[in-house]
Amino acid sequence: MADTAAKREADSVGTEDLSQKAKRAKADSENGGGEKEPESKNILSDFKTSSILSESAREKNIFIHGKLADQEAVVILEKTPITEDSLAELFSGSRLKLQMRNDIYSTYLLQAPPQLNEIKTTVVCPATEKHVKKYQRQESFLVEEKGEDYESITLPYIQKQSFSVQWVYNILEKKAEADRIVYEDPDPEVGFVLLPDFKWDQKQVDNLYLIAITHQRDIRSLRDLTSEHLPLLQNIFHKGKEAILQCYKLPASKLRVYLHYQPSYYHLHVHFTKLGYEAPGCGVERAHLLADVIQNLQSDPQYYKTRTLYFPLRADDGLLSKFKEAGRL
Ligand code: M7G
Repeated sequence: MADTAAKREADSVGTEDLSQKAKRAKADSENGGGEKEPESKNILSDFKTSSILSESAREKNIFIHGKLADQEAVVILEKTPITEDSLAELFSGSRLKLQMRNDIYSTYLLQAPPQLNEIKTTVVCPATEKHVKKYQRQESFLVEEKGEDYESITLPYIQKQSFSVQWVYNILEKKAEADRIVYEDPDPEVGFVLLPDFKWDQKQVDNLYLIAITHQRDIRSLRDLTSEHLPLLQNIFHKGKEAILQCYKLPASKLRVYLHYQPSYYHLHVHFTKLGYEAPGCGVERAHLLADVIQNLQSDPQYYKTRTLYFPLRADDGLLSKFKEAGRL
């Protein structure tokens, strides 16, 4: 029953509502106004495809490697879900092409008006080789990382090889995505910025995905956390859930709040996704519930310094080679 009530509540938050509420919450967090970006020119008109990194008919997405004005680029195209509030316009404003009719059965291709037929598009340019690998479908291997392995294998590797976190600093300094901020606690020790993950199109709460990025810049990942960070983690947990309830009417009982280990970006951030939405990377081999992280640090201040942690690495990940070289795989 509670589940149905929460779903009804969540479903009642339509597209317009979502962005309005996010804007209001943003104003509440005193971040000043921000204009919506104007329509962009089509930078993809000259995109030259080199290869398809992966594609999924089920998820209706495709990851493409190519060149954009002579620079390496990755483009991700993804069909967006159909929302209830678009149905009336979809039924009344589309053209129907009959494919087949048989007894009581018929199938059609529905040609929707352009505004209801958008494809979420993500562009990474210039893309590094590491980006290309990240989006390539590949076999994975589970790695067992002891506390000492982190110090001797993982840490030296990520110090040299990890993705730039410039995009994170741009968010914290309001140089990018300032108009998308849902909530901010500006405190330098326990503060954070909460905003939509770029994987979320923000059209419906069904696949809600936000990230909380800490103002503290020297915490790389779960492995750096000790009981010293409990006030920070509790603050993110508490205020993040509260902001999501206010903005999207989604109660804490409908949220999956977790950290990735290994993350792709080594600046501490927490994922907030809707329970039931199978977000990429929410499996047990990579996601650590924030509630568990807090409890583990409460019972052992050095828990994440000493524990063996398990995580999957892709076949061509340089870190996997380091574990192999060290005889740990
Ligand atoms: P992660 O656990 O470090 O890596 O999470 P993952 O990408 O392998 O999951 C970083 C999160 O930040 C992911 O959920 C990304 O989708 C998201 N993200 C990455 N970038 C580059 C951006 C960005 O520029 N803006 C926003 N809003 N989110 C991003």
